[in-house]
Amino acid sequence: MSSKSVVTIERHIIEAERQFPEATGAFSSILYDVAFAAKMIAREVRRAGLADVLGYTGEVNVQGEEVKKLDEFAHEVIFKALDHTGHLCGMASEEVEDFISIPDRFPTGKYCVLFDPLDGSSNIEANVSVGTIFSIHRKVSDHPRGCVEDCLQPGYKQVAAGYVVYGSSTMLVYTTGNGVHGFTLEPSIGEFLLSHPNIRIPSPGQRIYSVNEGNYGKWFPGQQRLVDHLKGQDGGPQKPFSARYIGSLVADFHRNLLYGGMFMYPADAKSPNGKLRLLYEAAPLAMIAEHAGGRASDGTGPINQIMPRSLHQRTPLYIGTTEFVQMAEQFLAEDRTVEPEAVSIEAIAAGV
Ligand code: P6P
Repeated sequence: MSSKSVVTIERHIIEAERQFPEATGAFSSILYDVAFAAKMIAREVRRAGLADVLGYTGEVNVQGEEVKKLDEFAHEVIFKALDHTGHLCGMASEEVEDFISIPDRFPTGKYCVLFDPLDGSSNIEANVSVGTIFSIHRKVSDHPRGCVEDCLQPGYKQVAAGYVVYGSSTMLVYTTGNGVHGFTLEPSIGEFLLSHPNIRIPSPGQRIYSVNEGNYGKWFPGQQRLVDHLKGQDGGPQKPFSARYIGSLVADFHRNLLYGGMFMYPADAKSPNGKLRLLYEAAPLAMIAEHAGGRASDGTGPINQIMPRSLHQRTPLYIGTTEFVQMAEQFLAEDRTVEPEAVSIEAIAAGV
């Protein structure tokens, strides 16, 4: 029997809270509740193929996508784990168009939680890893019970962020700004146990790039040149990177966090802000990446400096090993410094 003490996520949270004498325990309670919801979701995801949970509800979510039953289930589980606690002033979810107020029958508190309940859900039927992503902010509005302003905060103001990856094992990874810590669910006892303390993105780490190259034809020139460079196809001296793309953000990011590498979801001609959501996808993962020694950018600057305008706004995302993200920013900067084509005098005269 190992002499190493078994650290549950509950113990880890309590020990972290003790460092803040003024802590009321509200914040710790929210993290417990998210961990509880993750266990409930993990159980259903594991049984998805058996429990006939799959299949379309026929409804459409705010993203215009058909909603799978597990999406709805995951949203409901997280909402019900948090709505009655008296610690929140509201929530935002990928599955709900508007700000989610705390039901009048419950008291409110000083935090708000934003979440993507089941990211990558289109992969579920292929048994590919999916994930939950969450972001926690402090209440900032004057509204007595909270309002959308409490959710529309830049990523650098997050008090905590994390994700759950439902893969070969179920892992919960979170940060409160004091290191990034990973917990693996031990199903036989139903506890998340500390398995990856103080995660740091290896530097330089593995030379892996992760992007959907099917969009190559839609990318702006800088993005095309970047990927050509990563593939060693631009005549440069460097050894080509390896390509890995699961098509499930949490799984692709988790790999980069542990091995190094860079995940990209660029802007393109069809989607000028990319596909991924700022508040409950990019910003929480950016907090994790930064506290693990990595970087997260929209291609021009830090994700967590972006001032949000709306709950579901999209952003391009470059995240992972700092040196690789900085390389991406350099290539993309060339698109912004390309001189406009010279216009001939004749064209000006002709009012072209
Ligand atoms: P594409 C899954 O639908 C998701 O939202 C992310 O999890 C994933 O990174 C991305 O979309 C994949 O998008 O366009 O490459 O299929």
